[in-house]
Formats: sequence, structure tokens, C-alpha cells
Amino acid sequence: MITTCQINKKRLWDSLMELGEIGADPAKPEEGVTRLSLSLEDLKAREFTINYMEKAGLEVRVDAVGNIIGKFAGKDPLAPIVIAGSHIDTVIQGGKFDGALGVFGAIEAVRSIKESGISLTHSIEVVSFTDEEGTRFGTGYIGSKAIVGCLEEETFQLTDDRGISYAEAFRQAQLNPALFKEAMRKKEDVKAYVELHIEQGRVLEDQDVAVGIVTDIQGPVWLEVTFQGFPDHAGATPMNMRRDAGLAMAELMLVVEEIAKKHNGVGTVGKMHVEPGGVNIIPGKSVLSIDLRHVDKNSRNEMIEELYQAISRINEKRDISASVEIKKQVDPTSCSPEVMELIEESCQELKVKAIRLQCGAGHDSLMMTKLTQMGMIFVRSKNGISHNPEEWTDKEDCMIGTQVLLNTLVKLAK
Ligand code: HGY
Ligand code: MN
Ligand code: MN
Ligand code: MN
Repeated sequence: MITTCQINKKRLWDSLMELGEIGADPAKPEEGVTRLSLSLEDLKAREFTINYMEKAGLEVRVDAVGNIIGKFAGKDPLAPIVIAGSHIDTVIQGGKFDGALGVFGAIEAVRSIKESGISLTHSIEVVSFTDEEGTRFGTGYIGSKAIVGCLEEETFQLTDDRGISYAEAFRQAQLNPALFKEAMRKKEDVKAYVELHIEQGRVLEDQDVAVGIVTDIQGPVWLEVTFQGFPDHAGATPMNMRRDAGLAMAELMLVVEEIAKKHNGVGTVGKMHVEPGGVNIIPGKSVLSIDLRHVDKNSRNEMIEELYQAISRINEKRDISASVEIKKQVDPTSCSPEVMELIEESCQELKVKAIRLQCGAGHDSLMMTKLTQMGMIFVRSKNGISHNPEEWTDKEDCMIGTQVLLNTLVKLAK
């Protein structure tokens, strides 16, 4: 079924720019957008999203873990639903498009379908997932994990940098952590999941192509390593008598880079600190986050194995100890060939050049693939920049991506 239904470009762009003001200080554009999950800024953005979905004529509800769901009912209430979504929470000092385009593009696509009078067999639900990024509590994909049934109770004990637990943050957001299992959906109730997202890499721009059809998504592993050495006097302690947790951390950071390059994966240490943290105190303790990713599961596991070996070597050499906590471990996944095919067909109908490519970033799609057939539509990122205030996607690319999403949703829901 080829649809002639067109999105309303101005409406979409205005909504993206309005959302982009929430969590941003107009006097400090260099600080970008910060809407950490369930923070005041995120709660404001959630409010805006709920109102915007209602204005779009969707049936709106918030599920047990705060996923915001806007439904456009199909003719057959018993037919499995089609879901399109993404997230509105951001990293610290992020951009206006990461996640936001996927949510507001989906709202615009479904609203335009509804307004065009097309009647579809399957209902379509737009979902804005709670805490995709994991920046605040160090894990992420909370909303999509709950929907696919793999959110664990212990998650609610995690605390943010101010010591506020997830459970407390839920209660502050008028959510009851005890009810999280109610957000789960059944496989038979969902037909497919499609996510529109910015590429956050350079492939589309380098090949001067507006749209990407994602084939595979890297699986992130997030570890938190704590080295325990011995705090001591910076002046009076000879170099050969130190148990310096700070130097252990520094060594391990370089090992992360080495392992990632060796396996052609990626490795990042994004958060780190030493204690007690005095200029003239040898660090007794150090804590660092490690984000390892690879599109191949075996290579990813080898990277983890070599990391543990390096930690033991460093402990031995510096007479210190270490503990490792795995905060997130998601397997790499492939997208559904059927959904990729429908995205391809939509691009052809719209005479939009598209290429197939792998995805480096993580998305709720990594979770939704456990529930249903999944596909992702990418649009160009300027200079490949993301998780940075300079994150940008041209207006026309946002429109093309959203139109491809619309056509794909009509095919899936007819
Ligand atoms: O970490 C990621 O790849 C995503 O931005 N959550
Ligand atoms: Mn992100
Ligand atoms: Mn994202
Ligand atoms: Mn059908």
C-alpha cells in the first residue's frame, strides 16, 4: 500500500525546537540540553510530550514505569499493534535530536496518518521510553526493558550522584516502583517496532546519503571498577612504597583504549574520580566507568575477558585490590529483514537514496527486538557529532526520515 499522506513539516520542526528548549539555558547555548531521567527538566519534557500527543489526537496513557504511550486505534482491536518510539531524556549537555526526533517524528507521522483519514487494521502506538540514556543512574533502557519483561527489581536500588535511589526518583515522578511489572507487553500483542533516530556517526554524511537502514546494532557493556589502594602522604611516601589507586585507574584507562583498538570495537571511560581527593594525598580509592561495545558478541566477550586480566595484573603490580560491577550488558543484535525491506520500499517510493549500515550507538531497539521484529531508520548527523551541544540534523533530513517512517508504519499497520 503506497500512501500519499504527507507530514506537516513546520509542525514537526516547531515541536522539536520547542522540546529542545526544555533543559537548555538560552544564555548558554554551549551547554546544550540536559534532561536527565526523571529530573525536573525531564518531568517538564514529559508533560510537554503528553500534551503534544493529546493535541495530536492520540489516546494517551503513562504506563507503570512512566513510558508515555500515544495510541491511534486501528480497525481491528485484536490485531497486534505496531510501535514507533524513542526517548526524550538526554545525556549531560546533549543535543536537540538524540531520541527527540524519534518520538516527535513518530507523533507527527501518526497524526498525519490520522488526519489523512487512512484507516488501518493495526493500531499504532507512539512510545516515549523512560530513561533510555542511563546517564543519571548508570544503566538505561528502563522503559523498554520493562516492556519486554527484563527490568530487574534491583535496578530500583541504584542511586544517582546525589544518592537519590531510582525508587525515590520514581516516587517523586508519581510512579510506584512496586508496579513496574505491569508495563510488560506480550509478544503476541505486538507486530513490529520501528525507531527513527539520528545516526550519531559519519557514514551517511561521508556518503552524502540522507537515510540509513540499520542492519545491526552494537551491544554496550557498562562496568564500574573500584580500585582500593592506600591513602598516604604525597611528600613523605617514597614512590616504591605506594599503593596508588589513582595510577591504577590511569593504567586501566589506557588498557581500555588498547583492547578496543585491538578488537576493532570501542571503549570509553566517561566517568572517574579518586578519593579522598586532595592535592597532597596519594589516592586511596578510584572509581571509573567503562563502556565497551562491539557488533560481534564473541569479540565483545573477549574484550571483557582481557579487561579482567588487566585488572588482575594491575592489582598484582601495585599491591591493591579491585571490585567490578556490571551495570549493563546488552548483546549486539540484527534488525528484522522484513522491516528493513519495508523501510527500503518506503525510500524507493519517496525516491530517497538510502544505504544499509551498522549502528554504533545503543537504542531501545536493542530491547524491543526481544519482543518483536525491529527496524531502525537513520538520518544524517552533521559531522557525526552527538552527545554534544553541537549535535545537529538538517531540517530537510528530519522531514525525510519522518516521511519514511510514516510510509513504513502504513505498510506495517495496513
Ligand atoms: O549510549 C548510547 O549509545 C545511547 O546514546 N544511549
Ligand atoms: Mn544518546
Ligand atoms: Mn538515543
Ligand atoms: Mn495486517
